[in-house]
Amino acid sequence: MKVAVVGATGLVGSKMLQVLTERNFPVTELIPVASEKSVGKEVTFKGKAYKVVTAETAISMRPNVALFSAGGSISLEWAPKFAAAGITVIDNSSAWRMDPSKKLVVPEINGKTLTPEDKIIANPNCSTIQMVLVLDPLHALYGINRVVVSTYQSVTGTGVKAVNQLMNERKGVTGEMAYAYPIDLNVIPQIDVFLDNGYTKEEMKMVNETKKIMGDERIRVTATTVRIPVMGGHSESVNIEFEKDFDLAAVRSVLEKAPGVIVVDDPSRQQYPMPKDAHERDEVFVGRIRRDETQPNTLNMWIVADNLRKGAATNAVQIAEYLNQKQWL
Ligand code: 11C
Repeated sequence: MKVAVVGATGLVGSKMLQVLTERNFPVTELIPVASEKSVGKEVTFKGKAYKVVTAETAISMRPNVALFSAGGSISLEWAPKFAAAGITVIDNSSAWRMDPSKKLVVPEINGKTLTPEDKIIANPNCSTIQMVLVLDPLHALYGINRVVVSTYQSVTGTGVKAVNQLMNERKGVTGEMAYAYPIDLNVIPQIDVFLDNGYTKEEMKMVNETKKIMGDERIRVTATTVRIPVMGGHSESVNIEFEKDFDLAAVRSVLEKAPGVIVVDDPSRQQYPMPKDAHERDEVFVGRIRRDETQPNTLNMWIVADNLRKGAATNAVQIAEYLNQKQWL
């Protein structure tokens, strides 16, 4: 299988190469694609060096599938060109997520909606993926009315420039800034740009993408997304109001059986999910599961995942695995 990775030199692109290797995706030829300034550089994959090419060259090399993680404008311009050449695109940018003609897929939830005709498939935002993986099995049982979520997001979600900013600040070195403010010893209550309604784009992604992935427009989500000086993954405090009442033991048991979810929840031993433990893991971790005692049918929990893996690269590769298993690539 010929696999193109568009944005192969970025944080998510490199993670895609790592995940393709680890999960033994049957890659016979890698086509790393990056911007003009990286063309000709080499990317090592499974011990073999591959030259970085332009998107145009990649199309002429006829890959079976292209994993895109090079930003929205590249996806808007190039995904349709790949698709027109018969190449299936799995796109990690926000460009196509809310397009009604495109599927927004978390395989464990709505992978089955995919068909061979889907040539541009959208990979959701990282903070949305880890939340819906936990919400979906509970929605099926108790019906979600409303979700209030606050996030604590890793600098890796911004990219390598932000990782460098944090590390430089920690070393006391002046360097390029990814954020408008220092991030070390700080918390920035802004992820992505502000919209007219006072929310950020990241917050509205969580609102809109959740409804689309879970296939239920009635689920109300309100979000506050926050950047913190952490590397290993994103954390989320989530308050969920259900239509029906629930039993806490049943909630735990449902989540223990949910695909891709691991419950880490033992207050007596101070056991709860943390980004340092989620780092380099494909699963989503949930803990601090407890009843909200201020109103009926309401639950509090804490969800953590490696945003570069299940939040991005792993989810994209899982979509490719599903398509490959169906022999649609
Ligand atoms: C962050 N969630 O942590 C963002 C990064 O729509 O795929 C991913 C943005 C996206 O900054």
